[in-house]
Amino acid sequence: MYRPLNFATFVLAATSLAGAFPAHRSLAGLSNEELAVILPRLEVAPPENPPGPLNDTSAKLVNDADHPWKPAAPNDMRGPCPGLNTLASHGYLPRNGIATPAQIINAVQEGFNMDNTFAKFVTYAAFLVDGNPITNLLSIGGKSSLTGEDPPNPAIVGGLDTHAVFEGDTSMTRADAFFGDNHSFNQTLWDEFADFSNRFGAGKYNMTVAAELRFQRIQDSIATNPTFSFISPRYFTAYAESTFPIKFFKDGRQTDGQLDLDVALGFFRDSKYPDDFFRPNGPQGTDGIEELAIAHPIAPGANNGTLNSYTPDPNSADFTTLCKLYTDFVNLTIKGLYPSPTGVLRDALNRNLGFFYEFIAGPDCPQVFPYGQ
Ligand code: HEM
Ligand SMILES: *[C@@H]1O[C@H](CO)[C@@H](O)[C@H](O)[C@H]1NC(C)=O
Ligand SMILES: *[C@@H]1O[C@H](CO)[C@@H](O)[C@H](O)[C@H]1NC(C)=O
Ligand SMILES: *[C@@H]1O[C@H](CO)[C@@H](O)[C@H](O)[C@H]1NC(C)=O
Ligand SMILES: *[C@@H]1O[C@H](CO)[C@@H](O)[C@H](O)[C@H]1NC(C)=O
Ligand SMILES: *[C@@H]1O[C@H](CO)[C@@H](O)[C@H](O)[C@H]1NC(C)=O
Ligand SMILES: CC(=O)N[C@H]1CO[C@H](CO)[C@@H](O)[C@@H]1O
Repeated sequence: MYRPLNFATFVLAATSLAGAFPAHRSLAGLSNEELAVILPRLEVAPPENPPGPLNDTSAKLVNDADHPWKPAAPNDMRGPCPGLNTLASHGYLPRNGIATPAQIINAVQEGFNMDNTFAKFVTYAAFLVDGNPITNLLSIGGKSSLTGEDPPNPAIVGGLDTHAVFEGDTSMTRADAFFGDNHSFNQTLWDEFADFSNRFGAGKYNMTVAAELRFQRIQDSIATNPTFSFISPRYFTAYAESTFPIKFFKDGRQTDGQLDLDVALGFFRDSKYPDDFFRPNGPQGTDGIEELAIAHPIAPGANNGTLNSYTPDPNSADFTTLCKLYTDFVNLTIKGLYPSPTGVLRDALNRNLGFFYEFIAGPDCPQVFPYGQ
């Protein structure tokens, strides 16, 4: 029987969106035509208010009987963040690796004592670029069973694995996307992490090691990745993440700032707390980030398509223009991914943009409204 090919059917067939559109799959970058087809098929879950701070922020046992480690099942999502991977593998997050922003904030607070405003900033940044504002779900990566599909099936590779909006180059234990796999633990890079900890930290990872390794990883990318990009927001997250192992992976009863390598490896490779692990004592925020940048100053920039061609980019925010980190992320990155949202999508984006703003809110950095108020 002849059936006219309507526009919606055409879009679905033509864009590999045919069949089920997974509820966690990001809507970022889809055209209005695609959104018009997909949105009616999704169950709307309105944004929840973000959780407040913990009442009790003391160090305490978090690898407890209620949160046993279990290996990821083949369809569970895992990605580039060893913190979120660990929370999922211990059941602080849904073990399938698909979570709401509120679940992520609760988990990073409960499981790692991440500071409330910082947790909101990071979570809503990631959610706005890599999550689904309609279903209120974010995937922490792709399926743990890599299928090697080429081109990658976005139902399998997605969420936080998405390159260049949050995930980026010059990670400590994950390779640059240029080399193919941007999110799995990489043994070669781990060996460099261990080598630097031996050379600069007498066998431990500490802030001295963090500064040297951060600089070395940038040099590695300049020399080996022609597409290397080190502009905002990656410029900031790379320095921030270099401080995370010391803040979050060190046992909360320890006060010396020296992280054991076998403990670090358990988090980075196995998404696993050590036995008897206590979370940090007191909320952990942004301390130490600039200290790493100052140790080896380097301006935001990029290679120009060839190796060893690092060129500073004066348009990128840096540590002297923190409000620009926020305004560019909203006005350029998010607006670029969602140029003209309407209806329930616009409302959801606006709510989440409001939560994202809370971290930086103040008279020196007024809120920006790319979609009106
Ligand atoms: C609050 C929500 C969080 C989100 C959305 C998030 C997301 C991410 C993403 C997307 C990356 C990859 C960046 C890249 O290397 O390209 C990353 C890296 C990282 N995250 Fe998280 N993260 C969060 C919280 C945490 C917490 C609580 C910890 C520690 C317990 C943590 C530890 C790390 C570390 C150490 C890296 C660097 C990995 C490396 O360079 O090898 N993150 N995170
Ligand atoms: C913190 O304490 C307040 C007031 O006692 C209570 O309403 C709230 O539920 C507590 N929050 C958590 C996360 O336990
Ligand atoms: C691991 O990282 C190195 C250095 O970036 C890269 O050359 C290599 O291809 C990566 N290995 C895998 C299996 O991705
Ligand atoms: C890191 O460890 C090395 C070797 O023990 C030590 O010289 C250095 O002061 C430590 N740095 C910090 C910040 O603890
Ligand atoms: C890239 O930078 C290199 C080294 O700075 C320079 O020689 C080359 O002309 C540049 N290429 C382009 C396409 O801009
Ligand atoms: C951001 O975009 C809004 C509207 O699109 C505009 O009014 C505002 O001036 C922009 N702000 C900055 C700092 O670019
Ligand atoms: C943009 C990009 O290179 N993303 C890659 C991240 O890693 C997955 C899994 O290896 C690749 O399929 C993606 O292409």
